[in-house]
Amino acid sequence: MITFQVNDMTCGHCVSTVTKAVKGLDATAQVDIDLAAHKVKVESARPAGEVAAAIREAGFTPEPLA
Ligand SMILES: [Cu+2]
Repeated sequence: MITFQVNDMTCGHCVSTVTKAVKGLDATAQVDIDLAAHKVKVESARPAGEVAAAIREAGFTPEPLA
């Protein structure tokens, strides 16, 4: 499980954009987003750096949380 803080994710449209970006990298990824907390949890076999890059390419700023 990888968790990112994504503070520039502000509405349902952002949630769907981030979800699509991660699923575009890994179609089997589980994406769980808490919009109010601006947290994105990802269960994926892909490395955290690749998941972060996909979110960044979609226009957001992911900060990895431990
Ligand atoms: Cu939005």
